[in-house]
Amino acid sequence: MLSGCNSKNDNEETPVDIEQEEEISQKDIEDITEENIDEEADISQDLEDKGEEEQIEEGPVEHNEESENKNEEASQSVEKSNEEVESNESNESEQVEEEGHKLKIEGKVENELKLSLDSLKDMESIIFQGDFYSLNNFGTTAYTNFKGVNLWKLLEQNANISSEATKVIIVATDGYKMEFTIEQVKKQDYIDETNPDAKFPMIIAWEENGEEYDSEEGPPFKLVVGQTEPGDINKPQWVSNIDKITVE
Ligand SMILES: Nc1nc2c(c(=O)[nH]1)N[C@H]1C(S)=C(S)[C@@H](COP(=O)(O)O)O[C@H]1N2
Ligand SMILES: [Mo]
Repeated sequence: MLSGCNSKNDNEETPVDIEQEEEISQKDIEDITEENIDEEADISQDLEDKGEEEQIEEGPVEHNEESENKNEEASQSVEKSNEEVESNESNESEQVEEEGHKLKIEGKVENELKLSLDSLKDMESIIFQGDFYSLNNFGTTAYTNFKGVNLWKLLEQNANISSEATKVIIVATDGYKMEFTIEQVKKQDYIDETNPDAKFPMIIAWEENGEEYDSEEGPPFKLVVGQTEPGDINKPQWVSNIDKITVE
């Protein structure tokens, strides 16, 4: 029912070697300049121009190897919109250092929210902790203990979600996103195909196997969901480093 990333793009076993690609292109450039000494000036001018263009296009977007790999893996990821690229991220990151990351909830809700990690931890009545079973594209399985808040209860009790809402989109800082219907978010009895007694809600977790996420590596919020039915490949539906939750 839910599509995750396809196995072709799943890099867990075959990480893309960005450095190697860079090495090759650097070597190509050197070969060209050696063979065409007369044209050297022209070529280096071209390269300078190219460098400038790239900087202009990519200036405000943070790039690091991890997010590039993640982006390639994410079939659900959507190309960054112009809006995102143009937004003033340098101001945003200054804010993040001062106040910490905020989980945004926006769209068809009565109360749009910007929640700090501490404010989530204070929502004691909707905290859920449990061992979630995961299955991913290659058949890899695991049990992982997560602690977080019940997403449906957060939307219902704190954000006061509109009765007209039909979907919930979870958006990560690297552009990865997953869209769920309201019914999927409401569902409180996701399963673990290996444990007939277990029942899980969808949660926004900040702690995994007893350790909190490192806020320096991005927003410390992860969407976690169990299986809908035996064989359900649920791991790609998990969304790390959530930036916002949009209700439509
Ligand atoms: N933000 C973000 N979340 C993501 C992804 C991603 O690329 N970016 N990949 C998904 C996929 S395809 C899988 S299999 C799992 C991997 O979880 P892990 O990083 O804990 O191994 O995260 C999912 N969540
Ligand atoms: Mo994946």
